[in-house]
Amino acid sequence: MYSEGKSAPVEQKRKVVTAIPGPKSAELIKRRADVVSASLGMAFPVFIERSQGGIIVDVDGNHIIDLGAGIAVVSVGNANPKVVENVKNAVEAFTHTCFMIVPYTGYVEVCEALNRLTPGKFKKKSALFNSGAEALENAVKIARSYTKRPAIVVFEHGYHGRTNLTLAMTAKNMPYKDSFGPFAPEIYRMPMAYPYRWNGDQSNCAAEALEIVTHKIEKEIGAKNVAAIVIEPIQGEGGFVVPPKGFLPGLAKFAKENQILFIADEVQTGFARTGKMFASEDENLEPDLICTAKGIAAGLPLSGVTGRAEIMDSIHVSGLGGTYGGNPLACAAALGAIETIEKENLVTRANKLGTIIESALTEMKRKYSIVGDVRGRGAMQAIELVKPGTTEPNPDAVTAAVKYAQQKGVLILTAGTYGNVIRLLPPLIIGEDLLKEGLAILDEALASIK
Ligand code: PLZ
Repeated sequence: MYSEGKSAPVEQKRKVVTAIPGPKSAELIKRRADVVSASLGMAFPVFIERSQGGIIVDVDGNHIIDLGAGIAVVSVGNANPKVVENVKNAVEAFTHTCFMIVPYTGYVEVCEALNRLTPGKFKKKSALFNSGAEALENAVKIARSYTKRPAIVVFEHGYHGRTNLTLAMTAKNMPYKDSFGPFAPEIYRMPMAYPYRWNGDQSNCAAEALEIVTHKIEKEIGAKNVAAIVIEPIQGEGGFVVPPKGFLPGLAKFAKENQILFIADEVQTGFARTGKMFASEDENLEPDLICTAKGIAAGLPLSGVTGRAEIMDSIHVSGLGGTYGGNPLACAAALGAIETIEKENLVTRANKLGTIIESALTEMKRKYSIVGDVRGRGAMQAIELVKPGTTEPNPDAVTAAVKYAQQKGVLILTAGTYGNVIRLLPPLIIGEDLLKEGLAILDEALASIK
């Protein structure tokens, strides 16, 4: 099924040649429903055949503009040539040993790259895992073991994964947590500095939120019981909530003063996405530990925990691991992705795309009263939709806009605690014309909503 024209480049042009879904996708959707658990969602109802650059080709031949990059994963593009070459070479050499049984160079090279690229002017070490959630789980294990303290502080609207511990850390009940408890103990959720929804003067949001959080930590948990503060530098699934300037440095300072580890979950924000290699760089943060995944390996399952060497080395031998963590093919893909990000200067590119996206979204806010807020950085930007003249969430408008865009062959993703955020995460190598066309269709979609 993958053989047809596989070497021809995918034409970087939007083309809608059938209804969405077309007949072949509709057939496959039926087949899927018969055998795949109904628990798995489907945001865009077509089956993919191929993808490159900013285009996904479905099995009916529709060319869809991809403004989601598989949730910020294929930042260097699907089937990126360097990634493909590295993975082909790796798969022909060997497919698995388990790094803890017989080590291989790719794993070491990925750790070298992570230690070099993550913020922090101190000696760092890394460990590799399979998924974002697994990286977060391990960061928590490391923090608890190093500090000999139990409590973990997380935030409203935060998202950290779907395993039992990370579900305890994730904020939103539906669809993530509902009926899946009981959840792991010693996870404490704090109010988030969310400027658009701050109760009071937005310009005081950072200072007031910091005051509340530090007070709660001191009075309700006891700072000396806290192993780590875990936060996304820009919240992803929670709706691209950008903390106001000063909030993150304030948290990091409080953490340092209280021997609490400051852990940045850069699973969604990492690897050039926000116009810096890591979003933590924006306010010169130097997190003690950084969790990465998604953009690290262009779609092959890989994640990492990187941090201060003395913390990473404090765990007993064989205390961390896993059969597949840092799988050789995923490491080969990561090295191809990282090389591409650096050689093609995708950090600068993310900023360029960000300028285009931001000006289009700002214009939409000016024109449409349902657009309450525009926010994000680099190629990670969103609009929050509200009922006109209020800040009341408008998830129905999001559903309608997404549906409209789908019918026109544009993939956009949603987010937010209230399901009222449209988020844009295009591949960083998308053509500017294609991006602008996708944004124009989003504009049309909003115009169509009454
Ligand atoms: N931390 C900040 O964004 C994954 C979830 C998709 P995994 N976000 C996409 C879904 O609905 O399951 C994510 C994230 C942040 C952790 C994770 C978890 O990463 O690789 O999905 O486990």
